[in-house]
Amino acid sequence: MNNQANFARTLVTCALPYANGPIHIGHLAGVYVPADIYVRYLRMRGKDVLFICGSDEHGVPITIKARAEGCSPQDIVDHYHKIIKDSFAGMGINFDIYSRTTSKLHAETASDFFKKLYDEGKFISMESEQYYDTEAGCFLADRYIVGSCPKCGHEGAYGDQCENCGSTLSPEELINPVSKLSGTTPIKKKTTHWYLPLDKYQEWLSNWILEGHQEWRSNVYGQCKSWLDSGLQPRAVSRDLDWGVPLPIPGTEGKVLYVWFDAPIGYISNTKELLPYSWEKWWKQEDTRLVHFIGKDNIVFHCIVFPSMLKAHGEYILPDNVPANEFLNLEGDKISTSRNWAVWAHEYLLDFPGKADVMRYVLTANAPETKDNDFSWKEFQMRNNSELAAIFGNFVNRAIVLTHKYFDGKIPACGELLEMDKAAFAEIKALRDSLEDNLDNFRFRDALKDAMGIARVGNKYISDAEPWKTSKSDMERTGTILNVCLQICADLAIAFEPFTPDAAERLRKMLRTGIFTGKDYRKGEEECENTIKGCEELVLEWDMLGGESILPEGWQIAPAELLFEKIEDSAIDAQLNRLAKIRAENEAAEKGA
Ligand code: B3M
Ligand code: ZN
Repeated sequence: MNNQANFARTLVTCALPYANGPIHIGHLAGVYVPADIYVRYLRMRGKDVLFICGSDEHGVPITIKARAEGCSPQDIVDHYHKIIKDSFAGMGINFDIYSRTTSKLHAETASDFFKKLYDEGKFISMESEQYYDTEAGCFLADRYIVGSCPKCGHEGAYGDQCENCGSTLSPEELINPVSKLSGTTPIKKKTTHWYLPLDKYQEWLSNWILEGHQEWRSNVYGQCKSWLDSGLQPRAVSRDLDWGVPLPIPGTEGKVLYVWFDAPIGYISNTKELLPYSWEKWWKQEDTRLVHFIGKDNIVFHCIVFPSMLKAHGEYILPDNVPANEFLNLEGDKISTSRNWAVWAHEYLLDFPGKADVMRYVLTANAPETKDNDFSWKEFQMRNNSELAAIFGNFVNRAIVLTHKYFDGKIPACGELLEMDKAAFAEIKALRDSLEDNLDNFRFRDALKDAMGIARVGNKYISDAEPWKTSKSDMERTGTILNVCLQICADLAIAFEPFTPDAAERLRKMLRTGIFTGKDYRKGEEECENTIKGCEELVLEWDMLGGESILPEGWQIAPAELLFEKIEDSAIDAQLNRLAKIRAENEAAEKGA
């Protein structure tokens, strides 16, 4: 069920990517592209929306990467934060703010949050024995301990997981554990940590999710149910580590907030950074609707842990929906950063300049919404050539070229509508209704099908109506046909704005119109006026979709330009060769190991 109407504003967040590597198409398909589509759509409909993200710059993997590269964790996050931020901009992901969890404001916000819960006795503290490296003089994070896997005998298993057999492990289970820091055998040493007693929130969570949010996607609901059914345990919120937000309790030197405690608070601190005077209304007023876009590996943190933190704090609203996606594979194999099995966003943007839209389109058409899906370069080429270029682009091109040929580029008068004209309009209205319903309910793949359906209707209509034939005997009928076609072009310039904003803008340039894109907060709270992109003389709006006279008779349009180029085999082969080389290298490395 979609209950947007009960809310005054929508706060949309995207999972904060770890700044220990660039982002790839799996991230884009799973989280950022759907979120961006959703935000653009809501804004076009005049909703008040804030779109928040930033880099997650804490956690053990960043310290491991820094050690491997012989630099500081700060160097690592500075490097990747910039790459990630630029990739998002290049892909047209329009966050209002993209900040970082190493900011001072974030440290303050996360500390204050922790401190309040600590002072109010919301945590429990427990002493436990953990591996300690006497030579390096520090406790060892699970990832810093290697040994033999108790399940399969693999020798390089980590303290949290064996990458050979995939088992989840705890460091105690490793046979012959060795510290990755010094190579010595670690000893057991007592240490104290603070825990959020999730067991105490079990009943409240069950009610809130299992009773109150049955509309959540079945993958999300199902994961929550299985966590709740197996019974929640206290979760540590601190770590022995020298990278992170220091624990704000006296006498706890060498301890930091667990990265999964501070990271979601990043949503709050980034909002504060952007809107220092009005952030509270976005986080503390019941009429704000909070929506978290994430990948499926983050469900427990966003549906169970963070809501429990917010509930414990007491002043914040809870998420209304968490539309998590499944995973995207690449050419049949799991995307893997360590095996370089990925299509990196920044490399894509260099290899296919000006084609962010094509990737947005393909990733949405094949979005892993209900199950894992596969990305293949052949499909990428096929969807560009036979859908974007052959249907959408071809239709627009024919309509605009013929308007110039027969009517000097002016929208011709619309005469009496025949059955086929009325049928085309009726089909488009039905597609519009379905498009809105799908977007409102986070079904972006189906929504894109509806938008593309409009192009299909147009393409078929112009083929059947054959204005190039009618022009020989009946200019009035020809004018009517092209008028209908141009109204459909205007529909496309509206409907594709959330999905392929760049192509939609180029189409609007041909039609010489602007578009209403709503309010954005990128300049901070002073300047959140409604924005109109492009020509202000004729402004398209979402609600015009399906209209029969969006473009007025006599309106001068610009010459046709190619909306989508064909992608040649050579460009695809280059990508496939790159992947084949990586596959061969990985296989050689695995044989050698
Ligand atoms: N950085 C994990 C991830 O990128 C984590 C998300 C944080 S969201 C608060 O999968
Ligand atoms: Zn194993």
